This record gives sequence, structure tokens and C-alpha cells, in this order.
Amino acid sequence: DLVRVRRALLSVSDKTGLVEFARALHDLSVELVSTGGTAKAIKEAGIPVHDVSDITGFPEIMDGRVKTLHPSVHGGLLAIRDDAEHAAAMETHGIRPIDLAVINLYPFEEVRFSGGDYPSTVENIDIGGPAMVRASAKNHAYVGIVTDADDYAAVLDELQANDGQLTYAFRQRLAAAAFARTAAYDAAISGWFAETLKLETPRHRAVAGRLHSVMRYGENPHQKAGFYLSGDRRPGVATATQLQGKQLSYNNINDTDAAYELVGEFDPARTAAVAIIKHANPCGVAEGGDLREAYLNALRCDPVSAFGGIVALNRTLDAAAAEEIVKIFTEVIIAPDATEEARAIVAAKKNLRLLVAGGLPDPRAAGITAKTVAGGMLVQDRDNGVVDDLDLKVVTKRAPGEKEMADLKFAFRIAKHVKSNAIVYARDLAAVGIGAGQMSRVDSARIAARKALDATEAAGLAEPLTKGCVVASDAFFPFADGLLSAVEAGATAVIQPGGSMRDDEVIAAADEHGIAMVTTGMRHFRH
Ligand code: 93A
Repeated sequence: DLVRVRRALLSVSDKTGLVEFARALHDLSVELVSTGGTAKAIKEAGIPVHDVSDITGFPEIMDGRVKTLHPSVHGGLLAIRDDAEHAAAMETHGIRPIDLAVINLYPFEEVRFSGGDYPSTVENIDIGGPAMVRASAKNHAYVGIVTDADDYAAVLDELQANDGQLTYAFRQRLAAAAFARTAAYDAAISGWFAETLKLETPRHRAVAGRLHSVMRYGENPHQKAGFYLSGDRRPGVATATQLQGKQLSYNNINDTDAAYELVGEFDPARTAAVAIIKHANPCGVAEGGDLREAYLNALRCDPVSAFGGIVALNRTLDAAAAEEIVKIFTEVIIAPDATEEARAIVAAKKNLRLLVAGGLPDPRAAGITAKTVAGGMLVQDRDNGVVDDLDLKVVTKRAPGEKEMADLKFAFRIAKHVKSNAIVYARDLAAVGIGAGQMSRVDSARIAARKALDATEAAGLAEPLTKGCVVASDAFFPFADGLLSAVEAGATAVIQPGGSMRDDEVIAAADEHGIAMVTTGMRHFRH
């Protein structure tokens, strides 16, 4: 199952490491064939190489759109070497086998993300490259396919260890990586079309990611894990720059994403906001004042859970906020940017990761979310509903006051980012108790109330934090019990989607207790 590499075809846009690799192949007596720019670079280094047009007997035409799309190339890659008919066809048409293909594609992703215009983005859709990659990978029984400059060293090691030959197992692994590459490449192209043409539907956007990094492990140490880029360039954990700290773990990435998506709900031009996340759920959120004040108010909600948490801020991290955040063990900080002073303060904590994202996620942006199920994948639009855009209706006799209304909207923004069933108690633009992920809404309400009492105790307050608070629910109350538990805790106003068969019963219970209730008409399940 060993293949002797006698002839290699090199055609690369990213010329990193090319000359060294070509020289090493030449030293191993490999004959080199190459396309225009690649051949030029190899020749300039004084290494002998044939132009692909000498092999095809055809010039590269149409600005290079057609250079390797020729039977002499594809026959050389696809031929089954020990099939008599294939061998006869090669003989008749003067096709010689190609044993190694070294190809990286036109930089479509880079051009797209560097804001290339429509025609230049389209021009960077590689056709001949993927055709050769796929042909070589299909024929891995006879051909090695290298699609990443990072693999050059491993290929040389393998050739040196096996006297100029590649093993079957090695070629198989190269083929698997090659198809992963072409799949991610085509997904990036479909993502660009979907975005540009505003066709964000599962029909128009393929879901496949380009590997960003391999993590030490997944959700648990016995699970392997990788981080893939979807091709979306919304500001967030995937595109942020990590300024310091250890590599992010799988759970860190998941939690940092939850934190930053939540804090993106708060327009930085309107208010400062901070969210603290544990296990993908917020354990503290606050807006108003400066970042330091917002952080301290967020921290008050659940200081116990905040230990080892992820902190997201909607404005440039400043020194005052940084000084408070580093006082307790924090895993990750993410913000649009950080001042030099703040960076220096964080730098004192070697392991603490600091990420700057350049911008904030736009809560209204279109996009997709995906989740695997056994044997399949569920894909849906991102939940981009924002409470400010909804038709809020007062359904009770009493309407909320101005302050209550501000707290209601604040609480509903958060409920959108809490795993269902979600109940959020808020007061003075700070969460005071969050109930997440319970199977019954009334349990979430009870937990939120209990957490608020814990927070009251921790803060040494005489009056419970729930006194005069508001409550948000991500979905309607199926019965009055959930509402009554909130009333018992001290809530004076409620925001919820409405639409239950028993709405009347729930509204009557609210009226009976002088509660103001607002319906949003939009549900925010999150599982
Ligand atoms: O324009 S193409 O779609 N048509 C082709 O026939 C073709 N052959 C190779 N793109 C093609 N390539 C790509 O050219 C390769 O994938 C590689 O990215 C690039 C290398 O071109 P050069 O050697 O001229 O720099």
C-alpha cells in the first residue's frame, strides 16, 4: 500500500513554505509540475519545474480561469494505476501519473472578509483547485493530496521515513482533510451568497465550518473537541483577539459566546452593561452608571456563582472595572476593547483570558444557529427579536410606571438569554434573581426568588431585593401559580409573551394583587 512519489503537481495561492517544500521534494528526486505563479516562485529559487501548460499542451487561458482543467492533469490524478483500461487510456493519450498534489485554494475567505467587492469576491471562487483536490482525494489509493502548508513537514517526514513513499493510512488522512477543506470552502461561498443576497435560510446557507483550533478536550475530559468557524463574521468569540491567558476551553468558548451575545442586547451609546455567565446562563446582569458600577451591581445578584465566571462588557474595559473584576477568580473577560491601563491590570492575572472583539454583536443581525441531534442537525434563524421592537400591551388594570417599565424591558432582554424555563427578577436595572433551565416554570420562579433572598443575605440588606422588583418570563405562564409565586416574592410588575389558554386566569390573578402586566407577543425559548 505504499505509493512512490515520482511526480508532484503544485498549485498554491498561499506560497508559505512553498520553496523549501519544493526543494525538499526535488532533493527526493520528485519531478515537479506547477501552475503560473507557483512555477515562477519555484523557478526563481533555482529549482527545476515544468509548467502545467507544457503537460496539457494548452496555454493557461481566460485570466487563469482555465489552467489545470484538462484531461492530462485530471487523468494523471484519477487513473487507477493497475487497471488495464485506465493504463491503456494513459498510454493512448500520453497521460502520465501524478502521485502527489499540493494545492491550496484561491483566498476566497480572506477576500470576502477584507471587504472585497462583488466581482473580486466572485473571481476568487476557485474552480480548478477544488476539482484537483477532490480528484486526488478520491483517488487516494494512488495519490497524496496536501491542502495545508502546515502539513508540509509531516509529508516530508513520511517520505523520508519510507524511502520516498507515502503509506495508505497517511494518504487516507490527507484525503479526509482535503474533503473537509473543500466542504468548508463551499460553505464559505454559500454563506457569502446568503449574507449578500439576504437569503439566510437553511436552503441557501450550507453549514460546514473551517477548523479554527483543536481544544485539549470537549465538555468533559474524555471528549475530543474542535472549534470551527462558520464563516459568519459577526463580532464575537470566534473573531475576537485573545490578548492574554491560557487557551480557551470548549466550555469557555460556549460561555463566552453566551455572555457576549447577552451583553450585545445593551446599546453602548445608551448605557453601560455587564453580564456574568456560568454554564451558559447569566448569574448577574446590570446596566447603568459606568462599567464598574454595572459590574458591582451584576455581581450582587449571585456572588457565589460568579466565582470562576465569564464577564462580558458592552463598552471598552476601563481600569476601574478591571480592578473590580480581578478581585475574584474569573475565567474570561470579553469586551469590544480594553484601555492600556485595564490591560495592565488584567496582565497581573496570568491565566485570566482577555478577549477584545472589536465590536459588539448586533442583537438584530440575521444569522443561523445549529445543533446536532442523533443522525442530523437542526438549523434555525438566530433569535434576533428585541424587546424595543415589540408591540408591548398592558393587559392589567394597572399599567406599569416608568421605572417599572424600564426594569421590565431590562428583565425581558435577559430572559431571552436564559435557558428555558427562564424567570428573571430585576430591580433598578439589575438582575436580582434568575431561575434557569427548570422543567416547570413555577420551579424556575421559586428558584429565582430563593436566589434573590440569598443575594439579599450576602449583601447584608434588611429589605429583600425582590421587594418592588419586576419579573420576566421567557414564555407564557400556563397557570397562575408561577405568577403567584412571583407576587409572593414581592414583584409588582410582570412581562411575558402572553398567549396561554389561561391568559384570563393569569391576568385576573395579577389584577387581584394589583400587579401590572405587559405582554410582548414574542417568546424566547432557549434550550
Ligand atoms: O481559476 S481556477 O478556478 N482554474 C484552474 O484551472 C485552476 N488551476 C489551479 N483556479 C485554478 N487553480 C488555482 O490557482 C489553485 O487552486 C491555486 O490556488 C492557484 C495557483 O495559481 P498560481 O500558481 O498561478 O499562483
